[in-house]
Amino acid sequence: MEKTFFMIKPDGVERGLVGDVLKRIERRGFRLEKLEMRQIDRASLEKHYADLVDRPFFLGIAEFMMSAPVVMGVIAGPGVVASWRDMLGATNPAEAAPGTIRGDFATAPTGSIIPNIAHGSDSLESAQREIAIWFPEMN
Ligand code: IDP
Ligand code: MG
Repeated sequence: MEKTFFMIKPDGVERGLVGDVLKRIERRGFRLEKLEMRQIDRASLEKHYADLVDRPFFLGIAEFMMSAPVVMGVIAGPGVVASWRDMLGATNPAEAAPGTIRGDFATAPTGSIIPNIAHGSDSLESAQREIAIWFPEMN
């Protein structure tokens, strides 16, 4: 069964949106295979966002992602990688469609792209790579 990696980022946890996000996962029929609250470490985050580490805004991302605990997990289901990305909506909350997690819950008017509630792997390959970083025991 296809699997993907997700995180409820510090803003989602701090704002009490864990239940809302998990509800959407379950309502969609995906199976939770892992679920854990964790304070993330810099080394793992740099592996996770390997393609962004050299960007000027990475410092801001790192500061935000380590500012409070996240809730992370693995979900499974047919087409879950693309489907979870659809459920998240666009990266920039200001552009995320109503009905999506980011479109419904991210605070678009702040203008910041960094706090956007949740993460999802962008391809099957990324999903496998990210699951191996955060849940190495699953391989
Ligand atoms: P994604 O989360 O929709 O896959 P990515 O491009 O992989 O988007 O970026 C990872 C995270 O980095 C985003 O969710 C967002 O928090 C942050 N981010 C992406 N692009 C920018 C930017 O241009 N400025 C500031 N932060 C950004
Ligand atoms: Mg991404």
